[in-house]
Amino acid sequence: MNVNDIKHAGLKKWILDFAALTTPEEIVIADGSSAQYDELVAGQLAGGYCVKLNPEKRPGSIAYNSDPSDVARVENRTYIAAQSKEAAGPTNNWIDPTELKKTMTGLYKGCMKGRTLYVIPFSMGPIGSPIAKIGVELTDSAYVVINMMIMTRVGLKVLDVLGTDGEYVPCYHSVGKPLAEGQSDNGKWPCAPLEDKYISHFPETREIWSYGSGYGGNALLGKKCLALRIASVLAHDEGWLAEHMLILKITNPEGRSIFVTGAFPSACGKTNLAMLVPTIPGWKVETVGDDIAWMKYGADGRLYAINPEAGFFGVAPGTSNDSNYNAMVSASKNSIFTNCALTEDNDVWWEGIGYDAPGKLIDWNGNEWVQNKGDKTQKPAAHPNARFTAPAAQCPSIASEWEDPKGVPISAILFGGRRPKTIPLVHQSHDWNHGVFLGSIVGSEITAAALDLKVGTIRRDPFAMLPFCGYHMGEYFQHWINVGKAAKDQSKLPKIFYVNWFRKTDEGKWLWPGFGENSRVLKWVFEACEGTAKTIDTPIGVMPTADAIDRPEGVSIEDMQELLAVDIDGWLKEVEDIRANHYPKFGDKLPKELATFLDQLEANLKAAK
Ligand code: O2Y
Ligand code: MN
Repeated sequence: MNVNDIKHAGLKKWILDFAALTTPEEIVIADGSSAQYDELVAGQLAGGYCVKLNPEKRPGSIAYNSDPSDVARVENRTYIAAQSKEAAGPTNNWIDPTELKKTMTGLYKGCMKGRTLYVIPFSMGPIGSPIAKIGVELTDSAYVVINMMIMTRVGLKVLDVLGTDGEYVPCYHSVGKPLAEGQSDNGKWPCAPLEDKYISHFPETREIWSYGSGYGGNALLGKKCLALRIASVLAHDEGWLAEHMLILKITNPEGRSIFVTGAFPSACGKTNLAMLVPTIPGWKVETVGDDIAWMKYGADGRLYAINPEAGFFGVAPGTSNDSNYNAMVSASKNSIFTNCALTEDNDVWWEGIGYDAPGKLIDWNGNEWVQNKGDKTQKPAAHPNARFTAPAAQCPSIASEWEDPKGVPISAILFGGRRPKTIPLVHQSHDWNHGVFLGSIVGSEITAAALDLKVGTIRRDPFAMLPFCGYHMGEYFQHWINVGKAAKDQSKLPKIFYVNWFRKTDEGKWLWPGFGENSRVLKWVFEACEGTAKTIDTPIGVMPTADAIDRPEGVSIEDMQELLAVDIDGWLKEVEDIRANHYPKFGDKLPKELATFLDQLEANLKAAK
């Protein structure tokens, strides 16, 4: 298909205008076909950008190494360019949109010289779903095209849904490395220096402009940029929820199922939980999504969620058959690997894959690397943020409903973080607003000195949305309260829980084994949703009785008591920290319901002392 065949006049003009600015050699429409995917991969292999993996070990898969400066999302170059700084709020980087567009237009001028401009029409969510949204990404990166083909639904069917005047989120992307006449990348990952990288969001006009990075969330614009930052603004204005949440299905031994969403800050094992293999006999966990959930009310008054994505962009290091068997199978074929190490027989390897490095490797920097377990200072062979891009359909635990256009009805919402002390294994909110309070205080303990935060302090990441909320976070809290109020029937709202798999003893030993054993907590959540759980009311919420959750091997009765105790003094310190350091950030946008709840919680705790 040629750009001139596009029936949507506005879209065609927008593409041609960007081409006139960026001056690519040619324009190619991503049609979503496997033939085009194969052709793009062949071009990438011929250009030396990636290597083909051993077809016996990893069929249909390739591996890239990025530039060492382009390995993760760059939060300090990520902007919410709202009309006012107030609209972006205290937790986002703000720049004046007019200024930013001027700067970025300057950068885009001629930036695709010597390259191809790819047009990627993509749907976030099953094509045609009433909850789905369409985006069109213009990019000069073939790596982005093939990753988007796995992570989203790309192609001509999306253009059909757009018709002659349908709405789409316009997304510009360039690696920011024009090629002079006769120049080539020589197989090197193209990107711009950090000071020229911009990951920009214009919430009022629902536009995304990205420049200078070819990696992950900076470049695959359907994910964090559209499905979270822009979608959170759309959701606010349209009365739904765009969340950084996994979606899973739990089925009990009698065959009854519920669907659960969960928000966790990064490095809390969200993908592992989404693909969990239960240790309790007869129970089943299936995956609907591992990162993002869009939730809207259905006609029956329940909240329904879709996974807007079609693939997983998972962290490779630490993923093994033991920690996440389903992710390993998902990435066993037809996958793209970025910044993993290469074995001599052209497979990928990473730290924590579950077996020693087989012989001499090529590390993610392209250097020879031989594992030396005695050397604790040895640099890792794979980058800690190395990724696999794998089709969700390949996941053995994928739920049959994962592409249901109407979504799945949500019975429970989980929040969690890494909290070695105070926060119990699980507790349930009394009601929706109490649940919003729990979401608003999500945080993880700082385990290594980072930025200006001290080790042992809590880095708050409300709703795990801190880097992803496209507007003022105080208004986002209010939006959650409003969504709860809008329920036709309060009893049909999902129940809200706070879980913590990361409790430790004073000696630093884990109190809870985590991974598949978390199914024991999911079972209690399931029972709480059915109204059959053994519960006790406490000053912090509803909790399991001491015998409500079966103990896994290695967890003593005393450990369980500690995991389920209400640490009054710890919680009073928590209240103090929220009141002194967390809530004041949101100024007069902090919903009064949350301030009142904090006072009430303090009074409950003091009364119980
Ligand atoms: O480093 C990146 O660009 C990827 S970030 C990411 C990828 C998949 C799922 N979640 C995240 C995240 O940062 O939350
Ligand atoms: Mn994420």
